[in-house]
Amino acid sequence: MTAMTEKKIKLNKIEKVKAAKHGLDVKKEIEHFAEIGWEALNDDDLIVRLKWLGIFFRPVTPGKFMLRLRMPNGILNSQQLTTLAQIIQRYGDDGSADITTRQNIQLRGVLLEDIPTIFGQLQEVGLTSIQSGMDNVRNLTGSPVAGIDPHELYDTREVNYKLQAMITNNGEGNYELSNLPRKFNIAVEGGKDNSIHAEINDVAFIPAYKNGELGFNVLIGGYLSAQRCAEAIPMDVWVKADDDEIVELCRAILTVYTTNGLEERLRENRGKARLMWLIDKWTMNRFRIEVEKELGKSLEFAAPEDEITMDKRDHLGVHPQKQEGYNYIGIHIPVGRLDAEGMFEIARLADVYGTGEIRATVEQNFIIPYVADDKVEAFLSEPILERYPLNPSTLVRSLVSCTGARYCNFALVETKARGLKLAQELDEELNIPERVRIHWTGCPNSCGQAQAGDIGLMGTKAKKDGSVVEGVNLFLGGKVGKDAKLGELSQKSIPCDDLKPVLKDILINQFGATVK
Ligand code: SRM
Ligand code: SF4
Repeated sequence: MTAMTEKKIKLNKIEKVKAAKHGLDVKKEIEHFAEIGWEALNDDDLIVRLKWLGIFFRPVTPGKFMLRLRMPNGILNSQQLTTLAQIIQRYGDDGSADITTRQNIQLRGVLLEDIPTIFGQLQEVGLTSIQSGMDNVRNLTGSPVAGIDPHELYDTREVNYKLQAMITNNGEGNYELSNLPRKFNIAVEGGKDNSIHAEINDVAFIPAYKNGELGFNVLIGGYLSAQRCAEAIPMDVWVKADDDEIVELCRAILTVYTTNGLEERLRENRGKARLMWLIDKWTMNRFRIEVEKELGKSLEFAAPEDEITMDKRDHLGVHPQKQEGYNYIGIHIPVGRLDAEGMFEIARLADVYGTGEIRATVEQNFIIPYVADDKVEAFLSEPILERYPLNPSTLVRSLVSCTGARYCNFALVETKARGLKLAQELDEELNIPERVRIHWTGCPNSCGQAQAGDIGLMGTKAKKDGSVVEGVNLFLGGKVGKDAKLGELSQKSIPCDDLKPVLKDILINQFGATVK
């Protein structure tokens, strides 16, 4: 450490826990933990370190854990989905799963005593939950129609697999890149519609041509949090459309972020630890130079324009693939919530009609690719589509919601059930001529990306008739896809019970809705 920063650095609480024992160390202890039971664990292992293995203690449902997987580019196969369904099936009504806003799956109701068996099951089908929580890189997101999109510029599947392999040391756990100052999000877009929300990722790759060659412009520092929301800004770097170049650049960025975390005081205050705070301290120019030093070569400057020219698609319904005679079919999973039965059925559909492959989207839905033209009709008559429709009503169709109070102790309100009911009611009462994306998030952490919605609803406390009740802060103006921008706070502390007329008014006056 330099003399300049020899001043006392006060590590935050989580840094102290990590310094005492690295999060990944619990991997060696997991069999023992399973034997002694969760009540015997100390809080640092139970609440903090287990998250390095993707195991989340839920204070709302003590003893019933959440297991967060990693699914690079949102891709899984029917065997994997079947295995996940089998895992939650044994928990009866406690067992469920959610598709997350990062194209990923989380399992619920999991018992610690079962974890060694579950890890064995996951390994058998090529899945892992390693490094999916705390100060790690989250699920790598990419175009959900990679490899099948007629508008595609670059197939992002392989690069996301390689990124995961690099970041997690092929799923074994990577001590070098798992003590970041904070969580970290990486996304690679291969299409023209910014399907990945580049603007809210710490690092995002956006297709861009330079001198006629395809590559990516790099955006840096985007994030949402209770303290601050920042849109990603250009790093002024262009990388060739080459998986290994992207992986090496990410490795260098992560290394610069993690090795300078202490000296640059990112490890003091967790509210000021995301990558953007380092850019603020250094300027982008210095950050770029440090990354170049780490890489051992200079980087090319950004291309003047990127290729994001389309509005963001939702992928629901039947769409022709770039492979003639084949279609991808987007299935709506209301607020991303699944049960075992539904998962078995989706896996069966993928086997019977496709190649067994399934994709998750950041809108918390599934896509089944490679449905041949002559199988579409039969697909459309499958009874499960009554539950998971291809063409749901307008507001339900674009509804996104974080976990909320049902399982998350940060939540100030229940989100998923409430959001769905309200969307259904408003759809019944109004004709809404255009897509309106409502994003619910239970607290200011904004896992449900309230700022990305046309309408964003963020849990808060409100006052009604002299009592404190569940309420929301209302955000408007979020735009995704081309020229994405974050929505802004428009109205504070609306009691949830009074929300319907407020939304009705907005839908009529700002989105052209009419009363039925
Ligand atoms: Fe998140 C923490 C759920 C996407 C910002 N997030 C949490 C925790 C782990 C808190 C906790 O321990 O209970 C939540 C677990 C609840 C549960 O039981 O499910 C949680 N976050 C989620 C998920 C499941 C929401 C969903 O329903 O889809 C998403 C999981 C993604 C994944 O597969 O890894 C999820 N979280 C996000 C996103 C959206 C995104 O990445 O596009 C954000 C905003 C973007 C960002 O990170 O910049 C997000 N989550 C946060 C934050 C605020 C981060 C910060 O810098 O302050 C927290 C709190 C924290 O990290 O301290 C948080
Ligand atoms: Fe939990 Fe808040 Fe994230 Fe919702 S936004 S999942 S309530 S931390």
